[in-house]
Amino acid sequence: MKEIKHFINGEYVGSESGRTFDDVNPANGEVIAKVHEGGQAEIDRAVAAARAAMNGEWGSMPAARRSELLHKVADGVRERFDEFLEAECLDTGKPRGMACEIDIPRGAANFKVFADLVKNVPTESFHTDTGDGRGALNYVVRKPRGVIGVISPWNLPLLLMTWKVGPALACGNTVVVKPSEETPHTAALLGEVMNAAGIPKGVYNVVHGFGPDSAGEYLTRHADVDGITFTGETRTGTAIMKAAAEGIRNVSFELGGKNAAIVFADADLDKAVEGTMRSAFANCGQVCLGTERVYVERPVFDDFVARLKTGAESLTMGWWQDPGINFGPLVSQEHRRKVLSYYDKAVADGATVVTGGGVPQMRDDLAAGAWVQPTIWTGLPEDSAVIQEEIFGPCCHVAPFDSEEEAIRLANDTPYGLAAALWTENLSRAHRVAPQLDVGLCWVNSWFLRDLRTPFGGSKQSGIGREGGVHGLEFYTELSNVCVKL
Ligand code: NAD
Ligand code: 6OD
Repeated sequence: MKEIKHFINGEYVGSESGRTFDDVNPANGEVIAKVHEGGQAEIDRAVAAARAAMNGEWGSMPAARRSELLHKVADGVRERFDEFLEAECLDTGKPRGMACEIDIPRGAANFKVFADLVKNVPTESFHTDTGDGRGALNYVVRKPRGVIGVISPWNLPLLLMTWKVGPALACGNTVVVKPSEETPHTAALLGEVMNAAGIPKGVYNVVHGFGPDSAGEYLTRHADVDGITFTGETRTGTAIMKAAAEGIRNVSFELGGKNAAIVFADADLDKAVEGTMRSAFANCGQVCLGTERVYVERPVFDDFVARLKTGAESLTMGWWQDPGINFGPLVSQEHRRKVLSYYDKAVADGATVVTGGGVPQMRDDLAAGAWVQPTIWTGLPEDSAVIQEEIFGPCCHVAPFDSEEEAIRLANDTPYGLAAALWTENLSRAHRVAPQLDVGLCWVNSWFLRDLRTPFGGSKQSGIGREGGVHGLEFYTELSNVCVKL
C-alpha cells in the first residue's frame, strides 16, 4: 500500500502520532494510499521550517533568482506530467482528458506566470513639497508577507493549490500547505519537484490532515503564520476568519458560488447549449465557477431545455483512462450523499426532472464508486433550497424569463457572487447587462476562459480579495513607505 507522508523542510516525514487515514479512489471505492495525519506537532515543525527559510536564503534571494527557480518548478511539473496526471485522476476519478487539458498544465502555468510577473512590478514614488525648497522623496518597498498558510480544496487539487503557492513563492513568501484530505497526492508529489528544482528547504511544506480539530485548524490558529489563503466552502471560510482574527492575520478567500447563466433569445443557441453543458457538468459539476441556475428567455426556453437534455444524456461515464469518457464520479460517498439529498429535495419541492435525478447503473468494477447522473430540473420556485444553496454536483435548474430586468434580478438573487455567464449576440446588451451582475467574473459567450493576469475572486459571500496578476500582490506582499527628506 502506498504511503503519503508530510513534506517538511525538504523531507518526507511521518506523523509523530503514527496515525493515518485512507485515500480512496471515488470511481471504485478502493483505498489507494495511507495518508499520514498531521497534528499540532507537524504543523509546529512545518511553520518553524517555513519561518527559518524566510529568515534565511529565500528571504534575501533577489526576485530574478526566485523567478528562475520557479520556472524550474514549472518545468518539473511538465516533465513529470504523467505522474501528476495519474495521481490527480486516481484521487478524484476525473477523466484523463480534463486533467490533461486543464489541471496539470495549469499546475505548471501557475508557477511560470507569477515567476514572470514579479520581475516587472514597478515601484511607486512621489516627490513631496516640504516648503523649504528641498522636498522629500517617498518610495514604496514591497516585502513578502511572511509565512503563508495555504488551505486548498479537492475539486481541482493541483490547479487551486498552485494558484496560491505560485504567487506566494514568487513574492518571496514561504508556505505551509494543508491540501484537502480527499486529494493529498499531487501536493505531496510537488515536494519532489521543489527539491529537484533547487528550491531551498523549508520554502514549501505540506502537512496532511483534516479541517476542524486537525491540521487545517492548527495551521490557521498558529501564531507564527502571517496570512491565510483559503479556497473552499463559505462556511469553512467563516471558521478560518475567526481563527485568523486572533493575532489580526490577513486572509484571502475564494469561496462557494451559486452561479447563473442567462440565455437571451438572440443567443447562438448551439454555443449557449455547449457552454452551459460544460459549465454545469464539467468535473461532475464540482467547479466553483459552474452553473447551477440557468435563466432562458421564454421564446427559446423549450428548445434550449430539449437540447441541454440531449447533451446531458450524451455524456459518457467511466474509468479515467477509458477512451472517450467525459464524466467522472463525485469526489466521495459523503459528497454523493449531499448531492443526492438535493436531488430528493428538488422532487419534494415539485421539480420536473428533465433528465437524471439519481444514480446510474455502472459496470461491476465501478459499482462501489460515487457516481450520480447529470441532472436537469425545471419548474422549481425561486426560494427552493435547490436554487438558493450551492450543491456542487452535476445539476442545474432551468427557468424562463421575460425581460432583461427580470433576468438580472433573478441572477443577483443569491447570497453568492462568484461568476455568471451571458449568452447573447447583441453586443450592446452584453455590455449593458454584465456590469449589473454582482459577481467577480462575468463571461459573455464563453465559460472558464481566463487570462491569469486578471483579478479572480468573488463578491458577497463568494470571497474576500482578488488573486491573479498584480492583484494578488495585495495579499502576498506588504508595502512599506520610505520617506527621505532631501
Ligand atoms: P471545504 O471548505 O470543505 O474544505 C476545503 C479545505 O479546508 C480542506 O483542505 C479542508 O480540510 C479544510 N478545512 C475544513 N474545515 C476547516 C477548518 N475549520 N479550519 C481549517 N481548514 C479547514 O471545501 P471542499 O469541500 O474541499 O471544496 C468545495 C467547496 O470549495 C465548494 O463550496 C466550492 O464552491 C468551493 N470552491 C471555491 C472556489 C473559488 O475559487 N471560489 C474554488 C474551488 C472550490
Ligand atoms: O482558474 C482559476 O484560477 C481558478 N481559481 C479557478 C477556480 C475554479 C473553481 O473550482
